[in-house]
Amino acid sequence: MKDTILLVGAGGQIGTVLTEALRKAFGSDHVVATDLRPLENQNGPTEILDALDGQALAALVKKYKVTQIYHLAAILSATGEKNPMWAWDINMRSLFNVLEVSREQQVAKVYYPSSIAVFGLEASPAMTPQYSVLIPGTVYGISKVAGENWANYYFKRYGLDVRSLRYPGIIGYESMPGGGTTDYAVDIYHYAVQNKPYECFLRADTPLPMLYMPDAIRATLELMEAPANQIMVRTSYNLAGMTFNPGEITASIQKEVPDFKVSYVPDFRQAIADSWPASIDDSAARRDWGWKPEYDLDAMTRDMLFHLRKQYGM
Ligand code: NAD
Ligand code: AKB
Repeated sequence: MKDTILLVGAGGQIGTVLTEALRKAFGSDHVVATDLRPLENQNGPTEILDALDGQALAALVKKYKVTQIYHLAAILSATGEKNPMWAWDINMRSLFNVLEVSREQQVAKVYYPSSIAVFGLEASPAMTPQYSVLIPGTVYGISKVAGENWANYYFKRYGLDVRSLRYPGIIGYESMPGGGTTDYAVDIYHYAVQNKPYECFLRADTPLPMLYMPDAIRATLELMEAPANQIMVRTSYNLAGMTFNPGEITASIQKEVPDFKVSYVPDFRQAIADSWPASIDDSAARRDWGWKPEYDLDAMTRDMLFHLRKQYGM
């Protein structure tokens, strides 16, 4: 039987690109994109779905005979801090619905992204190991630590094949980020191609782990295609691409756009960034299913600017 995939939260920064990639891999008719809001420019089935509505989710899984769910709906770090209880409710209740419906209807595989936000000040900040102290400082991070553990529980207790990656900040040209602390690293390219000065909400010397979208999508597909007996981490895998600070991404852009100007005006997101690691040890992902990133900062900058110039008609 051919797989049929359902994405929850498909209209966001990652879902927009992942939907396309999955449609290429599995065929457009076999990938159902869902979100709270209507999805545009789709070449396959779409549905409006509130992930808090478990019955509606169950009905869609039945209707399309879904064999894999990619659960992307979440409230990210910065937005979550503005309304912690709301963020907790959405992040946890949507996950429980996905896990329960998958268990009840014997969905073969579930993908649930976690984040570097699971780490807090107590974790070692350089090359943070897979198994670290997890005391996050944001409600988003707390929900991801809990979510990873629920994923592990459903695997161990019910045999549900849930797989997960701790994404770093994801950077891409196809879609805009949705309320995170790493969003500056996407915004900055949009300002650069429009020849506008950029005001960064983090200090110039704030290093964070980041990953270019093509690497993030490839990592996700590779993890999900790996034989189940190779997936030794059932909470969530550390995943790394590159590390840079706002000063370094500015310098990388200035190699291509020499007049580009950036000022630094830290806001509440500085404290979140300061609580996250600077770099990540992803040796477990490399060992278990062969993970290897392709893009470094300058290669990403050239690709981002090339595609954004086309988007802005330059
Ligand atoms: P996003 O905020 O861009 O998109 C989330 C999508 O979920 C939106 O389209 C939104 O409409 C939808 N959504 C929100 N509430 C919903 C609900 N109740 N029902 C259905 N849909 C709902 O997020 P993203 O950046 O695409 O992230 C996707 C996943 O990856 C999230 O779990 C996030 O925590 C994780 N992640 C993202 C990054 C990153 O840098 N983008 C890094 C680490 C982890
Ligand atoms: C955020 O900044 O909240 C996300 C993430 C790293 O999880 N981009």
